[in-house]
Amino acid sequence: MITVHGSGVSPFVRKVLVLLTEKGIDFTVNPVTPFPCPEEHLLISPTGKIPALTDGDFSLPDSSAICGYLERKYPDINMYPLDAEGYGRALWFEDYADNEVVSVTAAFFFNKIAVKMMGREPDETVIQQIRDKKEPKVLPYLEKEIGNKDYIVGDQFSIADIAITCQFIQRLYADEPIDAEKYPNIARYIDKHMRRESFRQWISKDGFITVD
Ligand SMILES: N[C@@H](CCC(=O)N[C@@H](CS)C(=O)NCC(=O)O)C(=O)O
Repeated sequence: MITVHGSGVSPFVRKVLVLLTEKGIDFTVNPVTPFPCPEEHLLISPTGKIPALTDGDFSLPDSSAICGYLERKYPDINMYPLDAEGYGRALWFEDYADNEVVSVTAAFFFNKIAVKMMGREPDETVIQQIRDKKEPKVLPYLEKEIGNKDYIVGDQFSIADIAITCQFIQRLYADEPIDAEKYPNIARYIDKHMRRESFRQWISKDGFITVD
């Protein structure tokens, strides 16, 4: 049996949960949180980060490695485009979501919600800097790349759409809606994808927002 180790409130764990759900694979969740990281989690995730996956005796850390593994092992429903260009672009946007979009999405969750859980007050200066300094570096590019399309790569829902949507859900959890006047394509795209059943069930379990 496959087990995903990590709390679904993490956008990286969510990426794996949604991919597994889209592929119709049975799995269980072990809701580990990394602060502090339990000793036994380090055995399957040397960085102490979530998610990690176990599949029988096999274990693997890192959401991108896990999703690539699952695609190769369970290829019936493709979450990566089959053509070379589409595949390359999907990997690029997955990486862009995880490493750049995160700075204007999950960063709000961390600085507005997670800090409170750690007993600190949110620092409004830091939060405003994300809006003023980081957003202009990330969101205009994404807005242009999404354009008026349903999917960011080709004509198929892919790992790229999963990774991007997972990050923006984190932003909505932090009560930072996307400015639909400034970024209409991103707002429409996220609103559409977060309504997929594969997202809805995990959003509902997290309990931060309701999707009508
Ligand atoms: N590249 C990793 C990033 C995972 C990650 O940063 N997870 C966060 C939770 S959202 C974490 O475990 N942080 C704990 C830490 O940094 O020690 C992946 O895609 O799995």
